[in-house]
Amino acid sequence: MAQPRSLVILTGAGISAESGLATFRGPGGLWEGHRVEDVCTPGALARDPALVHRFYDLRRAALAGVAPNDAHAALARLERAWAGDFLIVTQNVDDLHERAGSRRVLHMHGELLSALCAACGHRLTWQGSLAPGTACPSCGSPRLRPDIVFFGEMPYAMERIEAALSRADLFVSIGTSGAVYPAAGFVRMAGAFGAATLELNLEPSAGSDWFDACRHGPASVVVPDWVN
Ligand code: BJW
Repeated sequence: MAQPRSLVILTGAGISAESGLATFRGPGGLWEGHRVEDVCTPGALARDPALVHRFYDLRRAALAGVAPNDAHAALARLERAWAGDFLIVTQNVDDLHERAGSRRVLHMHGELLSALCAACGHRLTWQGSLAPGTACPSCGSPRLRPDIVFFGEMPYAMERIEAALSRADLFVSIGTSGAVYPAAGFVRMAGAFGAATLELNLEPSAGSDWFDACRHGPASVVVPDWVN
């Protein structure tokens, strides 16, 4: 293949695992006996807001105590050196790509350090815990919630992501199980538009067979190896 010019990288929880943030599925993937599919829904937020808020308060607290790892750093280096179009689409709600120095990052499932008003759509930076019933500083509604895309909600920036996938020469998926759509379908979309596709993950994902090539191992090893 000629030198790729347009690169789209999809990242998931596996890239942050070696920083000390838990992944969702597999061993340790349960939270207080709940599957993420049961906690992260609009219905769960309506039924038991304290439970959902506690889940995200603990995640926000955990984020304060971790740092980017060698995989995040390698992607930031790659972005600085890359001459063509470059985009990281992350399913992660942590800010480790940004802290490592990445600039072209889309958070398709939202961000831990942001709160969203369910009444007026206002967004604001949020640190610390977020109690159910907190008033929106813009409209006064008590419906401020974590700025997170729950199951059944539309992921953010889909038009920009699909446009980038349609132009990509190379699509690389890092640290994701391929269990959650629409992100799990990006490899086939990029491939159908003509991109070469590469998986970098600890183990074969649910969609491994759809990639042209796979390299399996810890992200802190396989990502710098690929970048260098
Ligand atoms: C390492 C490692 C190391 C470990 N090094 N690797 C089609 C078919 C069936 C269902 C659907 C479908 N389309 C849509 C759906 C419904 C649903 C869905 O996908 N359900 C599935 C359970 C089947 N999807 C949705 O509802 C989405 N919305 C939607 O589809 O809207 C409609 C629409 C959209 C677009 C077009 C048209 C219509 C919304 C999904 C929201 C996901 N939300 C969550 C929680 C919020 C964020 C948060 O709290 O953090 O997002 S769920 C959770 O899963 C989180 C993650 O971003 C997401 C993906 O998980 P990820 O990152 O892959 O983590 P793991 O734990 O699963 O995997 C980690 C991987 O890393 C593993 O493979 C390990 O081996 C590896 N690893 N250590 C490298 N050191």
